[in-house]
Amino acid sequence: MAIQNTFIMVKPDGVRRGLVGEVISRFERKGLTLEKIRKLDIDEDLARHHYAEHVEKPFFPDLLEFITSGPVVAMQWSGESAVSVCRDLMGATDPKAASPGTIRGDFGLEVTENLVHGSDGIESAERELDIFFG
Ligand code: DAT
Ligand code: MG
Repeated sequence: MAIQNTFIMVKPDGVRRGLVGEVISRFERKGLTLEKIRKLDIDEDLARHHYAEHVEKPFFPDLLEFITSGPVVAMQWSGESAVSVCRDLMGATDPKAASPGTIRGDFGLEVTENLVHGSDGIESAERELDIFFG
């Protein structure tokens, strides 16, 4: 497996709760490399673009309200198998089901407010990195 780049984002709940450093620290301690970072507000157009696969889902209105509710911290991380390694460090989508020791498992309880986003594959990583850093 080769070096990969992936897109990671601390969502508004993570920023509000002062967990940006905690998230960065976990990826750094794993051995991944922080390549790019920016803080920004996501507006409705950007949310619909980034979450295009979810726009028709019943939970999208809640997701839209949440992801536009405050600043996020967007990042590019690199490393061996970075896409799946980051997903494993994040834990399951629903924090109630996420294993202790993962970011979502240690810090979350609500599926909407699940602290972090991470690309789910190499193609989505390329797409998302282009949206936020292209
Ligand atoms: P992930 O963020 O683990 O890749 P996803 O891409 O399926 O999960 O969904 C994107 C976000 O949408 C997820 O982080 C939280 C929200 N979400 C997903 N499924 C949901 C559901 N059943 N109810 C409410 N929110 C949901
Ligand atoms: Mg996803």
